[in-house]
Amino acid sequence: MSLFSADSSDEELPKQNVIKIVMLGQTGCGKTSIVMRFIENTFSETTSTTIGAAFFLKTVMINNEPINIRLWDTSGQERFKSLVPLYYRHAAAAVLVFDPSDTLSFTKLKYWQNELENNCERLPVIAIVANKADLNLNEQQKELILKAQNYAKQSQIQFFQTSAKTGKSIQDLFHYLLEQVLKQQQTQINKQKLEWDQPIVSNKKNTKDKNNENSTCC
Ligand SMILES: Nc1nc2c(ncn2[C@@H]2O[C@H](COP(=O)(O)OP(=O)(O)OP(=O)(O)O)[C@@H](O)[C@H]2O)c(=O)[nH]1
Ligand SMILES: [Mg+2]
Repeated sequence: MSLFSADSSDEELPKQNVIKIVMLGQTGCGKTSIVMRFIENTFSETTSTTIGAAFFLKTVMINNEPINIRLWDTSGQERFKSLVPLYYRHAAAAVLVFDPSDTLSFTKLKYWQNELENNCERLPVIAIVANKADLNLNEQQKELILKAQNYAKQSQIQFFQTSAKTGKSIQDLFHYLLEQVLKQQQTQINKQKLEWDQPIVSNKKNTKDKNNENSTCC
């Protein structure tokens, strides 16, 4: 995977029909594999670590309208840590991935949530993902999934158990994110319309008051 930079259009406010999603998580948890399953419906046992970040585009039809997904797959490697904010800033949705067989990847969930809360002007729709659901987990690893589930519940974040290998819940994950983002965008548009439609009551009142002031009494 090659190094891409967040282009200037990513710095703009979210546009309708364009949804920016960012993948975050510890190296090796399966971010790129989830993306490849979603974009191309493929899986590889031997992947290369992502260098910096990789950019993917996918268009999906929702209610007969094309929705362009701009997907930023970041690297979980420490050496690229300083670049990651470039990709999550202005994201409409963020996927926080962990691998239940890697305790460190679980502890990083809180870190990513804090990063988003502290550095995003508008908090993206977040999903927590326990990937590699196809693995046979031991009791300790199962316990980690329960902890992540509880953490997500407390933080009111949607939780998914996916497998990039089998495809389990990958479509559900992205469907959820798109649905939530579109809902938010619609609420924002309705709010703006409502503000626009409001009659300018105060000015009218002033005019009336002025008229009253000027009118001479009988
Ligand atoms: N069994 C299993 N292995 C998986 C799954 N997802 C990813 N892997 C494997 O985990 C390894 C790392 O996957 P990547 O997708 O490259 O991980 P990443 O999070 O993108 O890693 P960085 O790019 O280094 O941040 C690869 O060997 C994948 O084949 C899964 O759902 N199940
Ligand atoms: Mg990767």
